[in-house]
Amino acid sequence: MASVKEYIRERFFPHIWCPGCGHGTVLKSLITAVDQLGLSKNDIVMVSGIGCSSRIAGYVDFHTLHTLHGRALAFATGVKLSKPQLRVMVPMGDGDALAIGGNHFIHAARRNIAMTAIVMNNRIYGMTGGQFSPLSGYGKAATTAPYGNIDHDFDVVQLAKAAGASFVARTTTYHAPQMVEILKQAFTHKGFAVVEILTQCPTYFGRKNKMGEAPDMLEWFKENTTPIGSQAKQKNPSLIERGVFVAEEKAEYCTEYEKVVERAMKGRE
Ligand SMILES: Cc1ncc(C[n+]2csc(CCOP(=O)(O)OP(=O)(O)O)c2C)c(N)n1
Ligand code: SF4
Ligand SMILES: [Mg+2]
Repeated sequence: MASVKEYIRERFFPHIWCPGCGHGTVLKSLITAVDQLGLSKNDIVMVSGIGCSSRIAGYVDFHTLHTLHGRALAFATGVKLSKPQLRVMVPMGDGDALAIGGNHFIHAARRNIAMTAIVMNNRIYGMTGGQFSPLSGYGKAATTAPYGNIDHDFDVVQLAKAAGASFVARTTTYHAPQMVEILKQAFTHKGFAVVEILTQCPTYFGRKNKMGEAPDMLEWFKENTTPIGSQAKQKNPSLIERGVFVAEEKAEYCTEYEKVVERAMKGRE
């Protein structure tokens, strides 16, 4: 592998993430996936919103846009439609993608526009101090739910599937090699690809929910997830499945849009 330094902007280091934050593992795996695929940095646009997770766009030496909380997919849609030949990656926090950005998420999936939506799911608003998110889960503690959260959570995989995403996968920061393989598939997929990555926020979700330190949270991912369709899942349905749930060919939005333009131009002849 080429040096990680070839892919990062050293001038923005040290990074802002807390010790033990899972977002750094996502950065490393993402760079590894890009390197293994031999992608050119010049062909990649990373678009992010706001959040600890969204800071990842500042650290990579691609074309990058650091935009508004919840609006990364809207900006990314504009970029992709104007330059469809570029590869667009959209890392988002769980709040960014599914609270304020939930509407953009389902419609980008429905359109099947070719880009990779990476949901860095730490089940909390990390950047703003540990408020609960739509992925925190019933009964979990947060700074805004000191007596227990009464909101039920989304299943990102089921939501993405139902909304029409043509590639849907889930992994965790404990399973970094699997994360690299899944990201490689997602980056080369011709359609809207959703990769949910369960990641740890020891500072807020971990502390509020008495999950211990970062290694304990990684251990939790190890013990509480299982490959799709495993025997362990049959024995223990509460296990969270990891792997690729959907990988299908489906008309892609930019390609279809070009055809509309062609039809319209013919009509004017
Ligand atoms: C329009 C708008 N609303 C709210 C905020 C405040 N805000 C910034 S980041 C954030 C949530 C971050 O949580 P998440 O997206 O899960 O990312 P994390 O920090 O956990 O990685 C919020 C509410 C904002 N910047 N802009
Ligand atoms: S607050 Fe949480 S998500 Fe944000 S950098 Fe710290 S550990 Fe990571
Ligand atoms: Mg979060």
